[in-house]
Amino acid sequence: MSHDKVILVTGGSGLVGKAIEWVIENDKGRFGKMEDEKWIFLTSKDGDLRSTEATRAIFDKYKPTHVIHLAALVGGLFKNMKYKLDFLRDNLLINDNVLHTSHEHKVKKVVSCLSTCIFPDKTTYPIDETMIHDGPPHESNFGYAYAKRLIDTQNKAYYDQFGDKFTSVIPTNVFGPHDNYDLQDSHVIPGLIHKCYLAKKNGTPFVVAGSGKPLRQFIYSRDLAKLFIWVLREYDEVDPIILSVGEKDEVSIRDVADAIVNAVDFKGGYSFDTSKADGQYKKTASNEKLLKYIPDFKFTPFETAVKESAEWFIQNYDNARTGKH
Ligand code: NAP
Ligand code: GFB
Repeated sequence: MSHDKVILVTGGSGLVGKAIEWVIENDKGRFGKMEDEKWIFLTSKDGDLRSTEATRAIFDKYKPTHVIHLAALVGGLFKNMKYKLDFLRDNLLINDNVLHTSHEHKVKKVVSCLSTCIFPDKTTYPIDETMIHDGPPHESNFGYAYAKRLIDTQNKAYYDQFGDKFTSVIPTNVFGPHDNYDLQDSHVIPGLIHKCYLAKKNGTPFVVAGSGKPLRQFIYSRDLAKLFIWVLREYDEVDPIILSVGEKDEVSIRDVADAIVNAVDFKGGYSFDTSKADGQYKKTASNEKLLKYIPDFKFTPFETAVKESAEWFIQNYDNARTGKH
């Protein structure tokens, strides 16, 4: 059966890609798969998107009409601090190849993925979409941040010169099933779920990095996935849109550790290693623009989402990305 829309998801095997695939296959409501849609979820085995030749070969093979561009070098605070040049160069190469090959293939719409960590570090709160380029990002992740900011600039240039409808979304910290649980490179929630699981299993101390004071807004990957699908189908601006829970749902890293202790049913206490960096104190973002479009969107409660994520990790420990295999 021919499909009007061939939707290519770069980075389809990652945390966010797997969540979109899960929603497309399981959602019986407005976010599930539509008759006229064919979805293709890429992994890096389909081709290294840092290579223009490999990117063109993928587009020649699948001939997408729409692209959700997720592929990127991604990591938590400590990985970002170690590999700033890799985060800058790899993401610049991947983004330029995907956007320009989409232009060459006359792709009708591209939705790329930024992150709230790209906003200026010294700013007023809450952060909104108009502030992306208003000053330097936080020192800890400037490589990643500038590469991601340039996507917004590229989108505006493609629209200005060719009328291409390339847009972007700006999620806050994401977590959920299929995350990266590597103890050094991961983000805080998968990192602490893995650490707490090992502490329970081996009777070893559960140590949280930093002071526990920083504040973060977290969005569950399956909620973000629904919003990505809505953006692909219905959002008609080139300007980016923040995809996040509200400001009142901001939690501290200590709250995160408490939620994980409950989710893993860990009876031991935990301590803080204040020799480790806290990174940015906060990056409080407004989701007002999103709620203007979808006022009734239901976010999964934080504790429920952490519980489901921890259960997925424990049930899939042998195949999960733990950095061991
Ligand atoms: P992830 O789990 O690390 O997945 C990254 C994906 O990109 C994987 O499918 C990976 O393929 C693919 N990839 C990486 N390098 C590639 C290359 N050179 N060529 C081809 N494919 C490549 O990342 P994620 O957390 O799902 O992130 C998805 C998007 O959300 C990214 O753009 C990220 O910047 C953004 N984001 C993430 C967060 C967060 O908290 N996780 C927050 C805000 C924004 P393999 O599986 O084959 O390696
Ligand atoms: O999630 P995370 O690595 O990223 O760290 P950022 C969040 C906070 O959790 C920091 C603390 O204050 C860490 O000190 N933390 C405590 C831990 N224990 C741990 C642990 O075991 N692992 C980790 N990773 N953190 C990233 C950006 O910033 O946000 C990325 O560097 C990306 O580029 C991502 O945008 C979404 O929220 O600090």
